[in-house]
Amino acid sequence: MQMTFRWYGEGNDNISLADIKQIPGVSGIVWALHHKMPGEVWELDEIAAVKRQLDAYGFHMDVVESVNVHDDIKIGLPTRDLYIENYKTTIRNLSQFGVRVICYNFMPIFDWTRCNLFHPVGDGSTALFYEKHMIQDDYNAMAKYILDFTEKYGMSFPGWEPERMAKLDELFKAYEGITHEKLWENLKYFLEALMPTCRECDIKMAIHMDDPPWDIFGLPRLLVDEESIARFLSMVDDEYNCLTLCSGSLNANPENNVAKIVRRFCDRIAFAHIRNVKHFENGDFSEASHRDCDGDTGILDILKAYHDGGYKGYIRPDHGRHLWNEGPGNVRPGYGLYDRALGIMYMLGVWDMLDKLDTQ
Ligand code: CS2
Ligand code: MN
Repeated sequence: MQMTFRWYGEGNDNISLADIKQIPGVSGIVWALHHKMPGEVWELDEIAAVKRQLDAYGFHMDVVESVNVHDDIKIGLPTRDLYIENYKTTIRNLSQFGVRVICYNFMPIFDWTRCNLFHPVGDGSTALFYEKHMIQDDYNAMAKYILDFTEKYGMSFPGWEPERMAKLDELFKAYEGITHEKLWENLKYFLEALMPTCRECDIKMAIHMDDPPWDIFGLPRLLVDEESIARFLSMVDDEYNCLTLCSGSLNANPENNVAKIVRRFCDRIAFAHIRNVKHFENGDFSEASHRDCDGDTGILDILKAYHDGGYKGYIRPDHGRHLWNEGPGNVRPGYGLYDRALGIMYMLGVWDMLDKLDTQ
């Protein structure tokens, strides 16, 4: 496996590349052009500017997270073909800089959804928290919480573009009638259109799991469990149609045995997100440190499953807690420096030991 670290870009992330360079074992930066709206072409000069920044520290730029998919593609409007053409142009442009994997998601309207971004974990640190009863009917309240936060601290979250969020009611109307089956169809149409370009450019499309893995606010979600992943992979059975297997997203539903899922689909996982989740009896969950016993996701079993599968793909710590004075205003929720760095050391410790045991 190849260890990576997500970075939001110069002027958009408090963490510097110089800081990341000091974390052992990180070979590449997971990056994106965060100012781009879904559907826009990523231009060569914009990509080149990021490449220069990463080159200065010897980081590769093999993994992009994310090139977001325009709502018209998800809804299946006639305009989708134009946005698909733009997506192909972006793939071709990325391939000129050696990009190998594009992470994306196919969730209607919202990316990850939480109702408390700085919930106390109990040891003085804070983490993202999901309160089940708050995410049932009123999407406006949840969206307002997130958008008030981003506005107050002058940040924008990927997938939560203020321009799109300002038209939430319109967006919900546009998705009316989009059933699970319709959304599957639209996903298939999108991927089948992209596969020849992916092959030509040797770039894998790696879909992120839905977070949380169930329908919210009446919107369908597809990538939610082992069965739906199997359906996804056989629907477009192509080596360039791959997964971003996000352990924490899947295990938000405790029924999902992530290690088992890794074992079954290892050869189609292009990108591994390692995140640990702690469950409460009422269905709420909190994110936790990467240490196995701090959550319920089975981090040790998952790492062992990747190791046994001879996993050669990219991996990164996903969300971490906020530590040591990281808090609102100085950290991107879930994306602080310290806990993700600790997570990397934990993962590398486990991995190195598994390697060593193999040679004994
Ligand atoms: C990420 C996702 O922060 C996160 O939870 O793993 O937001 C991910 O980047 C997107 O869903 C992929 O498009
Ligand atoms: Mn993830």
